[in-house]
Amino acid sequence: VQELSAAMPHNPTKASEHGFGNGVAPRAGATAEPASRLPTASTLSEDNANDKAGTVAEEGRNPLVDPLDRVRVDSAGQVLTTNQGVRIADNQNSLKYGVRGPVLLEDFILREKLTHFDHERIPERIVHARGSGAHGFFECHEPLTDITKAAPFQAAGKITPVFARFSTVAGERGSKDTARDVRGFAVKFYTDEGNWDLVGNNMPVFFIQDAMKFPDLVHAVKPEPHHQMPQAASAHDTFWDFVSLMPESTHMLMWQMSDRAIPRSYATMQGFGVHTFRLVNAQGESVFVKFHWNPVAGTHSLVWDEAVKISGADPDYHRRDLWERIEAGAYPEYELALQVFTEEQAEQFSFDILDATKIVPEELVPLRTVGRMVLNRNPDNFFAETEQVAFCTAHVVPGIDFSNDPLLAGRIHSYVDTQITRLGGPNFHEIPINAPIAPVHNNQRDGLHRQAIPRGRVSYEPNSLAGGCPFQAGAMQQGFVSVPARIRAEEEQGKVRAKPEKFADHYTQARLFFDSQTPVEQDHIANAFRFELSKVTVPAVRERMVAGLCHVSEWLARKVATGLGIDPLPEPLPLAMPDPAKPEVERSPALSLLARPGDGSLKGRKVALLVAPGVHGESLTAVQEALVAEGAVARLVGTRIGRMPTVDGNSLDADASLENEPGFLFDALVLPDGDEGVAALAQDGHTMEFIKDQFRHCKPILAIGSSHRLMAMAGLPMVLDKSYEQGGTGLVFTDSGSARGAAATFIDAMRKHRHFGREMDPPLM
Ligand code: HDE
Repeated sequence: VQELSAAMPHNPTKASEHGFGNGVAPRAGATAEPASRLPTASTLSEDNANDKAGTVAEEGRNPLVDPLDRVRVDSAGQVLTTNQGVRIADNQNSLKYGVRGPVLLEDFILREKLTHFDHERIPERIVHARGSGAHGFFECHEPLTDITKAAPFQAAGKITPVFARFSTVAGERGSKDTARDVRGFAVKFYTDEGNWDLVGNNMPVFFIQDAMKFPDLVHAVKPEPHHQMPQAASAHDTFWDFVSLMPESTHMLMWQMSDRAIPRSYATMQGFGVHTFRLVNAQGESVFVKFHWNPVAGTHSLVWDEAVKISGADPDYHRRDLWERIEAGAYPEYELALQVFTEEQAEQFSFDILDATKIVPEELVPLRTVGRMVLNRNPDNFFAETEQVAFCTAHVVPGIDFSNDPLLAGRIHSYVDTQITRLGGPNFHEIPINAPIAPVHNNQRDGLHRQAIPRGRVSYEPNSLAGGCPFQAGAMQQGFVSVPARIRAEEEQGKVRAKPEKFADHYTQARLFFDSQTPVEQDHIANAFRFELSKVTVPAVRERMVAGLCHVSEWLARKVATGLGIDPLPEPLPLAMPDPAKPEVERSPALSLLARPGDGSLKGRKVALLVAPGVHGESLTAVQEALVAEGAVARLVGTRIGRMPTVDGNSLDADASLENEPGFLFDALVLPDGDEGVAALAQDGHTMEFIKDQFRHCKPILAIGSSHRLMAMAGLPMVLDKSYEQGGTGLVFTDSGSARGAAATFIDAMRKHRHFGREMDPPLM
């Protein structure tokens, strides 16, 4: 048994587990945030924020690792104890009066164990219950001192530790990852001047304009109250009833019905702060800002048929993907880009920047990339970190301030309020994952689960008994000072329950979004509306929704109506604003998912190489090596798992089977050469499903040697025909001898992700 030492962290080996010293050095000149992040000490210690240890965050290293050692528990080599530290001699049997006698009430070991277990669950988040998180860092590219005094943006190369959590919105904690839904994209920056939470989504607009409607929206989308169905789905009556009565939702519905609602990975989706915020510089001058996260791997999504199938085979698809990418060193990375504009510019816009159902088109205010976030460390414990992390829009730091967006105002209240119930009291800021690096000193006292032990008898301000401490920071000491924003004289109306005029333009930007999509994306949007509305049982709701779509695109409305058997097209809904201002931008190519293909990297992408006894091993191994060299995860998927002899006298070890890892879980497929192996694969019905799904979902396929026969057997004989154009289709055929060269063509096809030229309805087979 290892001796417990007060000086030793609970988990002395943890640091090396996470690649200390193996990382890639950051840009020259990088400086570091303070390494010290002791949750309880931050409340107590006078100077831990000044403990700016000169450590540098590297890609393989995370600045939060060392400080959290204080609370990390590793039981290797340790004896089992109760929560009071009493060693347990028997963890199998309760204490009884004789082996066949009654269990004794005095069994404090049993009772402690059961009592703790009984209280293991905390309330799940009312929205965004299903999520996955990761640690990482933000690195600033250039000082932004001209526009903000916010700590993360003060120097090029400055590193700020972060924790990010991605989530679906509607589903419960145990629901599937690939539901059609908005994704949360929340980032906690542990800055040296306090925590800043950028609590965003993967879509830049929202369903509603005023927080007053949020409970209605959520009640409408959640499972219906009488029978608690459907789980993690918006395709039901109450959701569409509500949104069809709320034309302000239309723009968001366009995003939600687009493929953005079924991302391929958390690493391949954008994030947005949604609201307009303010940046404030040291002189107190402020500008408006919109925050964007752009994934370095590009924006990539699933297709609907695939998302539905994945939700059955692997409900943890996105959670697993995030975890595995990080474990493999294929760290998800996102650029932070800002759209900065002045109050005067905002007054000229055709839309209102306080309206969360509107974007600021990139063509109007270009993006300025100011830094990057790298997620390089998985949590040690899901509950302690991902579940207990408490994001809050009210968590801002000097240099960042709010706009008057009425949706944001409600959020500033709502998040703290919800944590008090969810995390059991007002001291949730002391939970290690929530504790700031910056020291905490105030006169707030007591409450459930208080960790800090404040010393002295003074808990009020002003005081003289403690020398006036803690004392107010003046603006010169980076005290938070709100921007003294004024209401313009002509807008002064006294207290009203009303909306600004331009909020009533519900369709111009919905149109902008739809018109900016490629034809493939437009088709997918139409299909998604058709699918969702086909699940609505009340005809009047379906018709009302189609009547709203008429204002977005007649083509769209007609296509959806046809799919629902609605004929003739209903009269368009009455307009709240018949003559809205002419928009500055009518097309914004940046709104297409395909506009951000990313760096073309194969890192973290999954390829299935099918194997069976008697396949040609050398050619398959050559392709596997080429894929692995690109950072792809190239798995041998067999008719069963385990070793398989190859024709060339070797063997291959399949770590997955056609049954346990179906085709739609992979980004691309390689079919092996070897008559005997091909025949064995042909005997297994899963092979055909595998190939069909890969083909339908427009993913690259490489067929080596005689395996092209499998394509024909799967119902795709036409692709073997010389007249079938193979260049742009993502299908590559080769013989074994040329497999290594063909792998390069296949890898190029993978860089394009999908080959939508192959997509047709009805499908080719
Ligand atoms: Fe949230 N939202 N929200 N939301 N939201 C919550 O806070 C709320 C909104 C978002 O990973 C809750 O801690 C109101 C917009 C994310 O832990 C709750 C309104 C955007 C997360 C809450 C909104 C978001 C939440 C539930 C309208 C995108 C998950 C649990 C006024 C910009 C954070 C919790 C995480 C979570 C309230 C609208 C994003 C109840 C009242 C708009 C990413 O406080």
